[in-house]
Amino acid sequence: MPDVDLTGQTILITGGAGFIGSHLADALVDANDVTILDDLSTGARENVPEEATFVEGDVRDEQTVAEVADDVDLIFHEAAIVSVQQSVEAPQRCHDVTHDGTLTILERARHEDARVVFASSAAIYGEPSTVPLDETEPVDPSSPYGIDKCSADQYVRAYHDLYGLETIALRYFNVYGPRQTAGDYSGVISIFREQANRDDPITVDGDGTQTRDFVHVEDVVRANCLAATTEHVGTAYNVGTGEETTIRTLAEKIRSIADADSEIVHGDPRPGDIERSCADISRARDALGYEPTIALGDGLETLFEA
Ligand code: UD2
Repeated sequence: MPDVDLTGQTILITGGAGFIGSHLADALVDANDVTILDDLSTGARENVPEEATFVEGDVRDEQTVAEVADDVDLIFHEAAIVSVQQSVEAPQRCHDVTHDGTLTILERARHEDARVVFASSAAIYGEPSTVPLDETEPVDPSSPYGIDKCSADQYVRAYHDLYGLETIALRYFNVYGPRQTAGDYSGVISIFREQANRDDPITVDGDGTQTRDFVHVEDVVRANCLAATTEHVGTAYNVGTGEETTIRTLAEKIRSIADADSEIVHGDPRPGDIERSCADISRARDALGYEPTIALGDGLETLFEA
């Protein structure tokens, strides 16, 4: 648990059996009453801490949401389709879960007068005009995923402005860490890690010059806890590190840390892929006291030791 006074609260975490949500649950469960809603489409039951109440269900289902959010003080809304690539292949499903699910949560939060901390995304910016980019960068999403996160991010702000609800959007950059599973639609670090562990080829999409800002899940948990207690609500914060890494460099780093014999191979670039992404985190630093603590090299070393 980060050094934030977040105790004695009744908390709902949607997507709490997933990668980010389950780390958040771990951090909160000792000092709070935590309920997790997850449909287990990508999350896993074993990620859920024993002390949490677990409900398997759909975030779009109003009845289910009403039950799990009864008397709740705080909602961390992590449930979504997390893959940009998957959203390009199946935009309707992404829209249903990410967009409609967020509205269901916001409506219930309005009913309960609960604070909402929403997992927004750097994908809402699309291709930025400059990097590092701050929150005043115009939004111009290039994928269905980015479009749905963008409208959800704006609904979150609108619920503050229209109804006085305490809401915050955290715009995650590329989150990595333990429990991120490797599959076709997973984050690049978990995919490269598995490839390197097997000495398989490491598959870089395109020329590998595209960049990302990789932020460790423990830092993302800290940002969420700070957002849960801040007075500075009704706005959005970038959650990254300010460090920009090319995908080619990432592949080389991972091959070296794993001491793998993997060849690095290049495929076609991904449709809807962003060329550069790196956060200016000044707003989160100033308003929330957020400071990333895990450098990419250290985070990768720890992942390979696990
Ligand atoms: C990630 C998150 C997304 C959102 C966004 C914010 C995941 C799965 N997606 O989208 O939820 O928060 O960040 O910016 O965590 N790549 C390869 N080879 C592979 C797989 C990926 O080269 O085998 C490349 C890919 O083309 C892209 C980069 O790695 O340029 C990152 O891809 P990603 O799927 O990990 O994440 P991204 O940025 O699309």
